[in-house]
Amino acid sequence: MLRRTFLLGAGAAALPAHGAAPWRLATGYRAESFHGQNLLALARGVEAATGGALRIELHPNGTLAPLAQILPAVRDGRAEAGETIMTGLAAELPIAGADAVPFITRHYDDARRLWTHQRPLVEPAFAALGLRVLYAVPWPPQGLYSTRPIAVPQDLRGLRMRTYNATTVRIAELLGATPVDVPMLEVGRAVAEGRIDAMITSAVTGVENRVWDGLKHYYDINAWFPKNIVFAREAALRALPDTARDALAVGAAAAEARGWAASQVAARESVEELRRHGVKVDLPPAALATHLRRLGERFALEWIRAVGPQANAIFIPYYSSSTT
Ligand code: PCA
Repeated sequence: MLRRTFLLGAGAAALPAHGAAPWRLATGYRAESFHGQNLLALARGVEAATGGALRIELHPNGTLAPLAQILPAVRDGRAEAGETIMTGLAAELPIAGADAVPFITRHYDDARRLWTHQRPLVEPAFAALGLRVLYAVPWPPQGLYSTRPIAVPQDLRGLRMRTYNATTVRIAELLGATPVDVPMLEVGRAVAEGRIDAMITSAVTGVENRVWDGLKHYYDINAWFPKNIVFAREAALRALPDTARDALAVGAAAAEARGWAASQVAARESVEELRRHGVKVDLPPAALATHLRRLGERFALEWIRAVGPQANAIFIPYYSSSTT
C-alpha cells in the first residue's frame, strides 16, 4: 500500500491537485462483497486516471456511519460519497422504494428497465439534498430462507423473520411473521444464535453470512432486486478539478456496467454454493407462490398510495417498454 502510494505520488508530482485530502466513501456493507469490490475498482480506476488528484478511501462495514445514516453523513459533509440501499430511503424518497415492490421485476433485464425509468426521478430527489447520483447496482433477486419447510402460507405465521429496513418490516407483517431487525453484517451471528427462523434476502447474502447450519431451506421466490446506490456530495464534486470530475463520471458509468454483471455472476454462483452446503433450494409450493403474489399486489397498492403520481411516471413507461 505504501509502495503504491509512493509510486503514484512520484508519477503525479506535476499535477496541481495532488496531495488533496482523499475522499471518504462510506458504506454499510463489506469490502469483500461484490458491491465493495466494485467500489474498490472505481477508486483504483479514478486514482489512476487522475494521477492521484482524486483518491477515494473506502470506509466499509458502517465504520464511518451505520447504513441508515450514510445519506445524512454525506449530505452533512462527514463523507464526500456513500453507498446505501435504496429501499432504506423509501420513507424520505418514496420513489426509491420502487426497488422493493415485490414481483414486478422478473429478471435482470426487467430490473435494468426499472432503473432506466426510476433514475430520472431519483436524480432530482438526490439533487434537492445537494447530492449527485453516481450509479446503482442491484443485489441478486430476493429469496425466502427458512429453518423448516414452508408448504402453505400459514407456515410463515409467527416466524421470526429477519428484516433490513422499514420496507422489509412491512413485508414481514403482511406475511404474518414477526419482524426482527438484523443488519447484514450480523446475519451470521443471528442465525447461529437461533434468533431468526426466516428471512428474505439474496443467495449471496446467505453465502457471505454462512447461514446453512441454521437456514436449511431456500425458496427461489425472485421477489425483487434491491439496488445499492452510490452518490457524492455536490459541493465536494464542485471542488474537484474538471478532469477529476470527468474521470469520476467515466468511472461511475464503468462501475455501473461492471456491477450489474458481477451481480448476475454472484446470483448464479451463490445459489450453487448454498446447495453445496446442504441448503435445499426449491421453487415455492403453489399455495405459497399464490399467497406471496397477492401480498405483493397489496404492497404495490400501498406503495402507489404513498408515492402518488410519480408512481405513474415510473410504471407507465416501465410496463410500456416491456417486450414480453
Ligand atoms: N442483501 C442485503 C440487502 C439485500 C441483499 O440481498 C441484506 O440482506 O441486508
